[in-house]
Amino acid sequence: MVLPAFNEAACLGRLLEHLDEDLTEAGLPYQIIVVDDGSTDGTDAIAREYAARMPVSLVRHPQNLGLGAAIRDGLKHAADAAAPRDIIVTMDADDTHTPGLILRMSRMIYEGHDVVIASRYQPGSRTIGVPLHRRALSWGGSMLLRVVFPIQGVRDFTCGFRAYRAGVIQAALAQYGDAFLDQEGFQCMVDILLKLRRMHLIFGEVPFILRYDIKEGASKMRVGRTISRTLQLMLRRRLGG
Ligand SMILES: Nc1nc2c(ncn2[C@@H]2O[C@H](COP(=O)(O)OP(=O)(O)O)[C@@H](O)[C@H]2O)c(=O)[nH]1
Ligand SMILES: [Mg+2]
Repeated sequence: MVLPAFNEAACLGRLLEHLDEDLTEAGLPYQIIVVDDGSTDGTDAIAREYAARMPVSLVRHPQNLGLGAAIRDGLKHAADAAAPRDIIVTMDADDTHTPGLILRMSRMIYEGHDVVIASRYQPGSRTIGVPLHRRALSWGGSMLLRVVFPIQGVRDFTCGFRAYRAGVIQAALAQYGDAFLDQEGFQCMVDILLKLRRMHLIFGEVPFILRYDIKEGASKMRVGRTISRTLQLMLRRRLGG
């Protein structure tokens, strides 16, 4: 499990407890990597406190480097520690992603998928409390990406809640090297799929209930910057870069 966290002290403890309850109950052994990206609110202290009683380890950036850098370091650590048949899950640390879904995502990997996305665009998906402009943005992004970079089985290109077969991440790191995870901001989630798309994998989605209504504090996504970086990225990838 990779949890990128930037100033999530208010929610991280609750999420770690839920993860432990749900994964233990499901009989899934786990290891959690919290990537604290220069938080100033004591996120690292919370992670250390839980590390004393749960399999939690902390990777800390002294300064804020952005979601992409956190995902990069988290996935690299996870890929180093994992066996190819293990499953690597990424999710938000703000407790808006339900840990209960990990069981189903893992099930789909055991059934033959390589990448499983918790999707806001499947029958049964619900998004609760997401502001209209954010819903419009994510929906517009999904439509545009589905047309320009179709991937069979993928509708939600931006959600951070995903499960990967560990061997796939290890193979992508071997194939692309550091270029596999070279996007700093929120556009990293799109870019990972565009890179994995070329590896002819099996992608799937599960319907996901996004509980944005229980989110504490504001979103850390800088909307304007994410739109412009994502469009630049699409253009570059379309041109073969
Ligand atoms: N490491 C790191 N994580 C970040 C950064 N910005 C956001 N995050 C984390 O990425 C996840 C997504 O951010 P969030 O504010 O929930 O975005 P939203 O769900 O799209 O509104 C959360 O777990 C944040 O703590 C950052 O600059 N660095
Ligand atoms: Mg979030």
